[in-house]
Parts: sequence; C-alpha cells; structure tokens
Amino acid sequence: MKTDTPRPILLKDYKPPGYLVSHVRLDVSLHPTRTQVRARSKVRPNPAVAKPGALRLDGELMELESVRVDGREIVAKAYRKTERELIIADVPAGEFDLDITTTCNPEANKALTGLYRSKGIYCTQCEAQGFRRITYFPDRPDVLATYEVRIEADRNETPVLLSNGNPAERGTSDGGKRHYAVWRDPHPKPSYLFALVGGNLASFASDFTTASGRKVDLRIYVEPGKEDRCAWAMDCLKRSMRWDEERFGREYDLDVFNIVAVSDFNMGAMENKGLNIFNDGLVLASPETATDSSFLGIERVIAHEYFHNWTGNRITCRDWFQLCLKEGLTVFRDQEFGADERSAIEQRINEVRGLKAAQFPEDAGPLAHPVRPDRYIEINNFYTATVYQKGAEVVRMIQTLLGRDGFRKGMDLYFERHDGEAATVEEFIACFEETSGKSLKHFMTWYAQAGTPELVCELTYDAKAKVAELSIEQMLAPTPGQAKKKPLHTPLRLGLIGEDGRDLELRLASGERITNGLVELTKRTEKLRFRDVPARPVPSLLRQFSAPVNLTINRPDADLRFLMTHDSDLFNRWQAAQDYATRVLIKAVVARRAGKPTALPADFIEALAATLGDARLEPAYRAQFLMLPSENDLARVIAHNVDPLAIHQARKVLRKSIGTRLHEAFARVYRGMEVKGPYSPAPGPAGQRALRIVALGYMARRGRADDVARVAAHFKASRNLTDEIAALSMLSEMKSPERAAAFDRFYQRWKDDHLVIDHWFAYQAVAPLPSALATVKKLTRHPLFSMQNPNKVRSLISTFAFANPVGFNRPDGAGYDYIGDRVLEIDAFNPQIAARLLSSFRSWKALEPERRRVAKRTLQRIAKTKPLSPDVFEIVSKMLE
Ligand code: 0A1
Ligand code: ZN
Repeated sequence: MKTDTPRPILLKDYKPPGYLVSHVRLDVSLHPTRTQVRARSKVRPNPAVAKPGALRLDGELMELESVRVDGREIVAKAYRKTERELIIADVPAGEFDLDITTTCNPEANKALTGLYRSKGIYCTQCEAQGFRRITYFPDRPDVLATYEVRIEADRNETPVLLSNGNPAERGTSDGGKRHYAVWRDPHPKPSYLFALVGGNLASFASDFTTASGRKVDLRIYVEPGKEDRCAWAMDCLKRSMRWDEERFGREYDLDVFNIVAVSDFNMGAMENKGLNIFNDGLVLASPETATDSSFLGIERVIAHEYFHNWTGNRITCRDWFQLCLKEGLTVFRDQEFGADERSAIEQRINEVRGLKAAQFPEDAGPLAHPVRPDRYIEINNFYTATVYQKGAEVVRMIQTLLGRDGFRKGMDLYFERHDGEAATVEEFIACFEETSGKSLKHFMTWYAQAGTPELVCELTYDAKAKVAELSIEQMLAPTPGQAKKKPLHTPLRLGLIGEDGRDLELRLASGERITNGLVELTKRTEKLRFRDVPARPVPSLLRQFSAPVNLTINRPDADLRFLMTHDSDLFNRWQAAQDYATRVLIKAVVARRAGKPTALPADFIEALAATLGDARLEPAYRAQFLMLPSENDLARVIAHNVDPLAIHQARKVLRKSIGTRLHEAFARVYRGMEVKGPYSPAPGPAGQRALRIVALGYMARRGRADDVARVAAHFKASRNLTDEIAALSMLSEMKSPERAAAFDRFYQRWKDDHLVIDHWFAYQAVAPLPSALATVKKLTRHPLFSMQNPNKVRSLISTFAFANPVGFNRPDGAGYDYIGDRVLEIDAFNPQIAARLLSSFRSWKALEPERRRVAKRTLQRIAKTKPLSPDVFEIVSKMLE
C-alpha cells in the first residue's frame, strides 16, 4: 500500500463500531491466483451508538464481485468503493444479512498478510489488519463474531483443509476433483484471529485430557518428511496446557488444537483461535538440526501462543492501542512458565538481558513510545520490545506489588468479568484494584510514559548513630513528544549486606520492618533511613530486577567485587559481574581512544575465577556470569559519541586477557563439563554445554595454534547443533584456514536444510571482519538466499544490521547505505519486514559525529524516496524528527 503522507490514528479518537457482526459464514474456494471468498454476515447496528450512519467496511487489494443486502444485489451506484473501504450508505435499521463475494491472488501476495501461498501451502496472517485482504469487513478487534468456514480446494494438490474451531463436515465436489471441509468456531472472535490453511501437509498427533476431563485432539502440521521433528513442540504444548490449568486455572475450550508450521512468515507465530500458525523455525527441532537456544525458543513461543487462548482470544483488545493488554500479559505468562519449568534465575537473567538489549535502546532513541502508545500510523510498527517486553515487566511489577496470591485473585476476576469481551488496560487494572483494595492509579503512568527511568541512589552511613541512609531520585529524561515526565510508582527490592556477607534485617528509623526487602517508590526523591546497622553495609539494589529502570550508584570497585561473591540474590550477583565488567570495559574504551593502555583489575578476575569454579552454582548460571556485556550493551551504557570499533577492540582485549589468565581453570571446566549420553534439551545438560562453550570460547581468545585447533576439533567432534554452531561461531571470528574449512563443511552438510543453513548465513554476517559487508553482498546472490523469505532476510541482512556493530557502523557509511538500499528494495513487496530492518538505525543519534553524519544521509535518502509504505514512512520520519 503506497501513500504520500499517511495520517496518524489517535487513541483519544476511539469510537465504538457503528455496526456489530454476530456471525460470519465464509465460503473460500482456493485457487493459486484467483481464490474466491463469499462472506455472509449477520450485521446489526450497534445499540450503543446513537447514529450508526453508513456501513463502512475495510478492504484492500481484492476484486469485488458482488454485494447483497438481505438477498438483494446492490448495484455499484448504491455503494462507494475506495482503495481501502467499501461504504454502503443505506442499510436496514435492524439486523440484516450482508453477502459479499470477492477474489484475491494468494500467489502474488509477497507481503505475507492476508491470504498467501508459501511453498504451495495456502495460509493466512490476519493480525493486525490482514482480514481486510480476504473480504470486506469491519476489521477491528472490538467486532466479535462466531465463524463457520467452508474451504474448498483441489483434492490432490491441497489435501489438508483447516480453519478455526472444531471440524464439522467434509466431502467431495466437482466429480471428486475437488473437496471441502467445514469448520465451526463457537467462540466469538475478532477478525484478526481468523485463520485458514490448505495444502499438502503431514501431521504429528497426540492428545491431552483437560483438568475437567475433556479430551483434546492435538496436531502439528508440517511439510511431509518433517514429522519426526515435532515431538519437542508437542511436549511443550502439553506442558503449557497443564501449566495454565495449574497456575491460572485456565482450561482449553475446543475439541482440537492445531498448529501449522510454514516457511514464509513475517513474525514468530500467531495465536489464531484453535489454529496457531508458526514460523517453521519455531516448531521443528531435532538434536542435529536445532540448538539448545532453538529448543528453548520453541518452548517459549509454543507456550506464548497457547496462553493467548485466554489472554488475547477469550479476552481480546478493544482497539490496537491496547495491544500490551494481550502481549505484555502473555509474555509475562510465558516467562512465568519458563521460570517454573526451568531454572527461575537463569530465566530472569535471560529476560533482563533481552529487555536491555532490545527495549532499552528503543526507549532511549527516536522510536521511544509508551507501553500503551497513543498514536500510530501503521499498527504493525508497534509489535515492539516496548509493548511486549516492557509490557511484561509492567505486569510483573503488579505481581511484585500484590504478591503472587494477590495477583492471581486479580487475574481470576479479569477472566470472569471480561470473558468473551474486548477489554482495555483500565479494565484490566481495575480488577487488581478491586481484589486487592490497593490503588493503582499512580501505577498507570507506566503505561503512558515512555523512556527508561533512572534511579540515582546514594548510600551514606553514620557510624555513630548506626544509621544507613539511602537516597533515591527518579530521573526521567524527555522522549519524543513527552518533554515532562512524572515520577513512577516503582517497586524497589533491596538488601543491605553486612561485613560477614549476610543480609541485615531492614528496619526503618520509624521502627517499621521491611519484609521481603520491598519498598514502593512514588515520589521524585525519597530517603530511606535504616537503623541498627552495625557497620557500613553494601547495598544490593533492584534485586530480581524489580522494575525496568537503570540504576546509578556511586560505589567503589570493592563493593562490586563483594556483591559478585556475596549477594544472596543471585540475580544481583550476576548484575554486579556485569556492572564491574562494564566499568572495566568503558575505562578501556576511553584509554584506547586516548592511546593509553589499561590494566585489568586483579579482584575482578579473581571473582570470575571463584564463580567459574564454584560447583554449588548451576553450570548454566556460571555460564551467564562469565559472559561479558555485549558490544551493544556497552554502546547503550556509553550512550553518547559511541565509537563501535573502539568498543569492539576493548572487549576483544579483555576477553583475551581473561582467556589467558584463567586458561587452566577454563581447561578444567572444559574437560569436566562434557555431556555424556544422548542429547537432551533439558536444563541440566543444556547448562553444562553452555558453560563448556563459554570455557572453550575464552580459551580460543588466547589465540595460540593449539587453541584454534581445539575449536576446530570441537567442531568436528560435535554430535549436536549446539556444539557445532558454537564452534563455527568462534571460528567465524578467526582469520585461520580452519575458518573456511568449517564453513565449507557446514555448508556441504546442511545445504538441503533451509533452517540449519540460516545459521550458515548468520555467522558469516556477524563476523567482525572488514570483509563482512562484501560477504553479505555476495551471499544475497547465493542460490539458497531469497529476499522474499523473511527468515533468510533476518539471518543474513538483519543479523548484519543488528548484531554486527562494527560492520554496520563502518565509518565510511557503506553499511548504512547497504541496509538502506535493502530497506527500499524490500519495502516494495513486504513493508513489515522493511520497517523492522530500518529500525536497526534506532540508536544512530548516539553515535560519534562522523558516523552520525553518514547515517543521517542514508535516512534522509530513504525519507525522500517515493513511494514509501506507511510502515517505512512512519519509522523513517520518527528517526529524523
Ligand atoms: N500476535 C503474535 C505475533 C504477531 C504479531 C503481528 C503479526 O503481524 C503483524 C503477526 C504475528 C504473537 O504475539 O505471537
Ligand atoms: Zn503474543
């Protein structure tokens, strides 16, 4: 869809729909280039709207064949059709039947929204506004209807026909050449949850009996021949179903639950009622073809989409501004599932790493927006880390403030009160206020205010009075469109640690005891006075990362060193290691730019060694502890005049000295952590593999011939993709003959597997070598690459833009120009993917002046191009504001 200056849509302009639809009967006759859709809807004026006016239906990129109202054909004079709407001025005052026939072209659909064909499989993607490419309809989430869908197709070419709900009928037509299936979904749903699939698919089946004894048929549909890679996804699905019953009292509500894996998909997966559609990379797994992190990703996304059945589907969003109501909440639920199924601490560290890597930069740059935005041009641009991940943190803070039981009571009321409805954030919050009796009025600011708050803390100690005073100031920097900020209602979990390494009891000067270490901040500045503190304590602040904020505190290195080994809160122990490493690295960057050498503090290395060898700690935790902050993490903390090359070099030097200094310890871990027996994605062996790989990586940094040889041997000896890829990634950074040999071997082994080969593209794109850009360019011409397949674009081009800071930010601007060209190329057929790729420029304003200048030149060039999709237009305009 091309326009010049699209108009923003505002939350404050929300109006209820003029007409409601109670039931839809869809007849879809599938054909690769000319699919016909007949939609018969029961429509009535919305009683809540005084003057519903003309019936306005959304619709685009279709051919309209006929329109009937109550059985009578409407002639073209009686309606108005624009590029985006069908407007019927005169409709009956009561309920009426609307009957519309349209055709569309699935084969030509490369935007992958609406109905499209991927490797011969027909499939749909309707969120957020794809249903309007299938038929004319009030395509908004507050219009909920039941659906009956009849799909007809060629019997040989398209043997499997699926839609939402329960299967009702099947049969043949056209003398047996074609066949049909009818599906009925008894649960009213918005059009964005509609789905249809048709194709030659094989399935992996199982079943699940719900807590109340209902048997559900479970099926995962995949490309024939891939059925043996579905067992893990099925196991994840069953565990998710059980968990939602146990933790939230939520049962599944249809006779069948179907999942379909497709190869061309804009996002990870989609929660269509009873028929989830997945990017095949998030379904298919076997030890040889999926890494530990893919197994984990599959678990999380299967759970996420399943949990949407209650948070998103049974209770949906009134309008798209409320997106976090389903997304933030469902991410929170899948995170809790992860914590219960695996190690809670590892889960929390991963969440926070992810939040800081993706959401913090968004919040600190030109794309910053509140968890609930109040304006958008293209809603597809708002499936962001802020809505998803910060949205989940906001829900987590409610649980922290109310406690687990208090939180559950509010959720129970929410499910009971709003089941079958399209709700708002206010309605969600009201449930917690009512069940807890606590006001969350002030807390609502978290939904409306963009930007990451900074808590500036200072601890002073009065030895005579035995009083420790913690002062906290909330600093809230302006974000685009929000110059002035209010202080937030923020849960701060903290501890004071005594000299013996034990937590002190927290008693305020007023005599009040602080239980669970939780204090609630509400004002811009606060002072907490703790009494009976025998000696200067070491503060441990923001335990468990109790709020999505940045913490600033002036403290000596010795405090960080102390926290790294003594904090009873393992999250903060890890955080202290990150903070200490960040401090060391930033000093090194500064020294480097001034042409001076830097020394590595001995106590930092000592603390790393202590944790590395501490067998009381889980291997997975030790692995996390030893991983240095990434180059992007450092750039985010530096925040101004960022020089990505200096950061890269400083980090490389630090890794090398850690690898050299602790070589023996790493060698011991490498030997000790070998996993024997068959592969299992369970947390135990996965953690051992992770720690072993960290050790191997550090040893490799020393860079001697035997170190390179060890990595090459690890690569050759690997019996699972995790080990194979880890070694490949280490080799990718080395300029040795082993590098080319490994990439070649990997290619020969995996060239027929489109998912595994994505890693081959990605690790060439991410290598911090001067040749990276030329390699990426060359690989776009590789026969296995396709610009139209989102997974390929992500593995090669987005990896270069987001995960190769040195290559993307080349001082000559060639990285920016190249990505800019790809954004424009992709925008012509898939605006969603183009806009996402463009967001790789989100931190351009933090760069040093020369890079800033060349990045801006590329952005201006994109902004001047015509035509641009609304998606790219919106992102590039914000970027340059
Ligand atoms: N709701 C899905 C993700 C999704 C969002 C948007 C899409 O198209 C614009 C597609 C999928 C989820 O949260 O998993
Ligand atoms: Zn979701």
